[in-house]
Amino acid sequence: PFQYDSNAQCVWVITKLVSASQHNTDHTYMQTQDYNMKNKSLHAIILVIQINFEEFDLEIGYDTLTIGDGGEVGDPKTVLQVLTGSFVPDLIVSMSNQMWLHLQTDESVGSIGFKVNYKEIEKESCGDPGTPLYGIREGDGFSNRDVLRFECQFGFELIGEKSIICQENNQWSANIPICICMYQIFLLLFLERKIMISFSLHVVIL
Ligand SMILES: [Ca+2]
Repeated sequence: PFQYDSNAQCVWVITKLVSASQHNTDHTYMQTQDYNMKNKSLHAIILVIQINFEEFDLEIGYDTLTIGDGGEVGDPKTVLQVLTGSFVPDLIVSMSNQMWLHLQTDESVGSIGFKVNYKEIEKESCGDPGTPLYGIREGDGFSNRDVLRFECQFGFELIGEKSIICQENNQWSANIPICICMYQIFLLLFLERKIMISFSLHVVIL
């Protein structure tokens, strides 16, 4: 990432091409199976695109990154997410073998922009969102309608959703939660108070 330009319109389209070997497998399958099976096999090998952000920061409310499914850049019907500011989903998954990204910035104030990783995953999947640090995850399916449940290790408080579901549009219903150490919070509050006490003592001594 580097400071992005003002008044910019940048477009990226990620496309997963069906490889030759997959094509051959399909062909053999088609000769031996009935029409319905053929259809299934064709669908089964189609991969979708999963992206996750390593870094993300855009001027909140003014600069946006719109992400959509397919190759029709800007088509409102295909929009998956409109992102701004610094809060982003854990993962965004396309529904087809293509995904488009459109960065639009206004006339002033820039930021660092974003850095994205992408990979191909099986279709009808939301991708692996990971496990929270100091957390425990129940469930290991990432397909449509699969549910993941989360708990935190002893002494940690869960902030966010206790369970998330992989929706039909290949997006998780929420980000995975975070686990915060309660001891740290108390310690911080305690230290803050101690500083205040010593400060008032200092004043008294003066
Ligand atoms: Ca701006």
